[in-house]
Formats: sequence, structure tokens, C-alpha cells
Amino acid sequence: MEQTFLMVKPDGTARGIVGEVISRIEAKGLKIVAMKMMEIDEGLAKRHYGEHEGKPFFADLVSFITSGPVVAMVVEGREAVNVCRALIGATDPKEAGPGTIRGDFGIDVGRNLVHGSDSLASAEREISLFFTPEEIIEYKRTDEDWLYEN
Ligand code: DAT
Ligand code: MG
Repeated sequence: MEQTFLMVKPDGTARGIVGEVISRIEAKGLKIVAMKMMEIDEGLAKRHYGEHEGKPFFADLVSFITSGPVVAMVVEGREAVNVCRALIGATDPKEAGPGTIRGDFGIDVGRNLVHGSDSLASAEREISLFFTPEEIIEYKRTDEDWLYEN
């Protein structure tokens, strides 16, 4: 099983799609093992988006992600990193396919509603930025035996 980091960004909380995002994760069969609403300060924003430092959109990205509450989650499941990226859709919502979160709810790249880790290494790094090990809960979904063949 993999764990990935997923976050509803300030535009998603302001637009009231937190429940929609959670519903899609649950409907897919993925398991939310940690979750909190929080405000991101500038230091955490810069660490989280460190790989984009120096890019022309970096300052706007930091000010956007710190502009309102986010809902941060750890999501677990088989190939959870790629499965979550597929649920979220392409970075630019204009190009994200219908049926994806960004494709169904967004238009502008700077307001793309949801973050998801892009690799297992990113997932580990991002989870540790937002959650302590004690905040990640182990439990069983009753449908796990039907979600996975083996
Ligand atoms: P993703 O969020 O799909 O992993 P990313 O890591 O390349 O995409 O970029 C992080 C965020 O930065 C992205 O969600 C929105 C913003 N962003 C990326 N490319 C951008 C661009 N060309 N102009 C404005 N914002 C951009
Ligand atoms: Mg990324």
C-alpha cells in the first residue's frame, strides 16, 4: 500500500468542494488516514513548493496557498500516488479531462483546487511536512476485501 499527500487548496475550501473531493476519494476505494483543516504559513508554503522556487509563478503560488484555509490529507491505497493524480487531473484545469476534479470544477492553472503528490518520494516529504506520525491513523475499511483481488 502507498500513502500520498492530498490537499484541498484555498479556492476549493472557499468554493465549498471539500465534501466533493472527499467523496471522490472514498468512492474510488482510497482510505483517508489523516485529515485536518489548517492555514499554511509562508515558511511551510515555501518548503512545500520548494521545487518551484525561482519560477515566475512562485510568488503568486505562495501567496495563494497561504490566502485561506486548506484541508490536508494523507490518502492510502494501492498505487495511491498515481491513482490520486488521476482523480485530480492535469495541472491546467483547461486541459484536465472531464470526470477529474480539476476538469470538472476549474478553469485557471493558478486556481486548480487540489494538490496531490507527484511521486512516492514527494509523498513522503510532503506528508512529513504536514503531519506527525501520530496523526496518521491505521484502520480497516470494511470493503477492502472487495476492492483488492489479493
Ligand atoms: P501539480 O499541482 O499538478 O503537481 P506543479 O507541481 O507543476 O503542478 O505546479 C504546482 C502548482 O503551481 C500548480 O498546481 C499550479 C501552479 N502552477 C504550475 N504551473 C504554473 C504556471 N505555468 N502558471 C501559473 N501557475 C502554475
Ligand atoms: Mg506538483
